Amino acid sequence: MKKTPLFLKRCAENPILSAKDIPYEATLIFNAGVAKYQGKYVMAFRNDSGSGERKWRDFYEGRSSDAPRLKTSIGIAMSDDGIRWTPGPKPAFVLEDEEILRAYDPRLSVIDGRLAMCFAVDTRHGLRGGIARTEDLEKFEILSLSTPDNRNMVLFPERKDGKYLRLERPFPVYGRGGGEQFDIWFSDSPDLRYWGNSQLVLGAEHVPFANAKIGPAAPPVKTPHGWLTTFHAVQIVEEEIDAWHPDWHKRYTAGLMLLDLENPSRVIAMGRVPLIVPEMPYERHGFRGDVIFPGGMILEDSGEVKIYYGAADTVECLATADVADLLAFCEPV
Ligand code: BMA
Repeated sequence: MKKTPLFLKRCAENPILSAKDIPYEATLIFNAGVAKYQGKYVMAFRNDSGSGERKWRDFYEGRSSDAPRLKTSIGIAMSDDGIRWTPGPKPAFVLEDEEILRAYDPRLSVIDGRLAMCFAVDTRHGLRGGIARTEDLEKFEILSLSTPDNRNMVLFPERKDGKYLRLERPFPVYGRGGGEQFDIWFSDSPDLRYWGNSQLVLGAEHVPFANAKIGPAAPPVKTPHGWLTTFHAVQIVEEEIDAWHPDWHKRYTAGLMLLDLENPSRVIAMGRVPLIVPEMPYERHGFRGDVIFPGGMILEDSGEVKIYYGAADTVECLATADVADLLAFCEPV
């Protein structure tokens, strides 16, 4: 397994948010989106609650016949420094009706001073990608839900020629010959509701450290050299990974690429090796071990980049790097 490059520093406080910090029922706190909004850091995090490690292991190892219960919500936490977080008193966003099973994996973007949240939705008829707007982090107006199967949507923080821009990851099960060869795509929209002009950005086969699907991770950050953006990359491995979830054989690393400012669907440079590899105990062991899943990236005025990522589908973590090191890590393609 490759190693995380030395210029990437994990936060000493990791995990920066986990179930014990949440004032309501919580078990797995992970895959958060983070943005700077109205002078504060805002985090929207996923909470899969209901059953802890013992229940999962008892069920899967045959000691109990009670299937673990799982309830998913999106919670909000606020911070002054991006490291210490105060969660709100109750879940902020829950989608559930006869058709919709749950909403999860939020990503936040501030566009034209307004906060937007992308999220994944499991429905009885497939996986959909949603976009909502909120002013107060309490009321959310849902602007669009894609057709199945698509998710991992992230919005660029600014419009181009008046159009909103997003990266996304459809699931072309038939068209890619079966298996999990899923790629990163780009679309634009006049209003965040209607999306089109779709273009392929990066095929899974072009990532040397993935043998299965890839997907957008945190919303892109603008630099003078291009849009810097993370993605997740899945390597299916032979060995079983330590997880409460049985038969887990997928290792998720974070990759990094640079998109053209003029044509943001074009990759101009990419890290040939992963940017974050699961190495720490909180990344290797949990509900699904060996999962790094970034959802937030903030470029500070100092040049420091904060990268927020879910670890082992169990906790939320932070790593930082200098923007110059991140740019140098991406090799022209
Ligand atoms: C993906 C999504 C993510 C999750 C990841 C690793 O398919 O379900 O929410 O973090 O798998 O389990």
